[in-house]
Amino acid sequence: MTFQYWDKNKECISREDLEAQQLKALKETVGRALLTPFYKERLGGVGITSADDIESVSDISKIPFTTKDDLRAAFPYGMLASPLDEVVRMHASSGTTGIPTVIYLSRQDVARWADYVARCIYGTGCTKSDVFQNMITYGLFTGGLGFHYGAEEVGMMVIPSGSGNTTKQFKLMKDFGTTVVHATPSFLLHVQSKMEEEGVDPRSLKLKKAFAGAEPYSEDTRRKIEAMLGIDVYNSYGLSEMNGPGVAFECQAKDGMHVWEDGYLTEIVDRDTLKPLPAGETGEIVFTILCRTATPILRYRTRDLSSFYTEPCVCGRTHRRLRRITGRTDDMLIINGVNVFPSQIEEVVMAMKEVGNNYLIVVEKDGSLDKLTVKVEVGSSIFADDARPLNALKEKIRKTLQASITINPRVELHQGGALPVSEGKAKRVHDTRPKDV
Ligand code: DLL
Repeated sequence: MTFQYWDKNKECISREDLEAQQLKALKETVGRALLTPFYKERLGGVGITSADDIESVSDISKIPFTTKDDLRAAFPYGMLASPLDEVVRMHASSGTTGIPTVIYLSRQDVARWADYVARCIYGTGCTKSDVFQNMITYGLFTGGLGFHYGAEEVGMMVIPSGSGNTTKQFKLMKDFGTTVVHATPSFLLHVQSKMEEEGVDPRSLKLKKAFAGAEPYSEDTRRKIEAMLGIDVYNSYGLSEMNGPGVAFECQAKDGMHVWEDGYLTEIVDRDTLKPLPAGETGEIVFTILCRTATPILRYRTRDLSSFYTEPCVCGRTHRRLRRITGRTDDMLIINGVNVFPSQIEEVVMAMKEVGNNYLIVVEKDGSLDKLTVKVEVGSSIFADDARPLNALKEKIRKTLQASITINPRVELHQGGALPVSEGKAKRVHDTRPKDV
């Protein structure tokens, strides 16, 4: 196989040169971080008051970790290191409660992010002759615009179709000769089953490749999508705090995701002790972003579990490869690609005076998509002959939840005492989706 590189010098850089670059970028990033109230205090607490306090890449271990809660506490502008007139964009992602985590980008940050995404896309063998249909949510979520800009950077024609509306997606594929799509793996499976239902033969289309990410999936799921659609599927990993997509991506070898270590300093730490692990062992991924000026984030605890491959990739890239994410260390649910914390649901439900003491969150598979049902106990007086108050309350809960978590749940109302009560810690989440990985 001949491998294709967006920027071979950067992608196949020697580890020695890479480390020299990382040190320079880390010092700059720490210098920028010290401009924010949050890091001035956090770094000051461990005696780091200037970029010169970082003398080697391994000095990273002197820096305290940053968590999602830290980002929430700094909402809205506590992590901003640039004057607002240098910021051209923001993105946001769910926090454990209603307060989201926000990142800001300068014009240069947007351009560098697009360059990383272009590296990912081009590395799968795409060129500017490809037609790219971006079947993922645009908006505050980073998946839409992140890939959009990267694909334009490659020079592909982008169809900004967004997610959902499956029938229209096939029509776009047919009308414009789409060769590459981007979606969550669950949406790709859904598209495939709809094609089958509507008698669309995927092999009659020009489709060759798909980028699938934003949620966990297994090697079996990848193979299934590949076989059913007759295409190559590439795993794509990223998170909003690290810009979004473009952090780690599979190359044409499709064997692990190269994490772009010139932009994202990556550590894998023991999930309990938070001490660095020997190469190859599974632990929590911790990132320091080296390619963004407006929102520097140091040693961010992703809560994602993975490990590094220890052997080099056949493609010749020197950036290390991460294995498929095997799980998370917190309770965040990913429902059709959308991050939802059970605490967000609790906050909405428990704030309603009509609601009793117990509720249950059920996540299950409905075909290839995920389905969320929120079961809530309410006072028995509402279960009268007249169903209108009951339906009105259901609708109120559904709408309020949707406004908070952005996905539309099914809501079920139950009489007090009807939902299971556990003797120990309450089990509020019943996730029956097959454990995929
Ligand atoms: O999901 C960014 C993204 C968009 C990545 C499009 C890939 C494609 P968040 O909404 O902040 O950002 O969610 C990040 O999703 O910490 C993982 O738990 C999970 N995740 C993302 N990609 C993968 C993947 C975007 N390929 C969280 N495999 C991360 C497993 C993934 N989990």
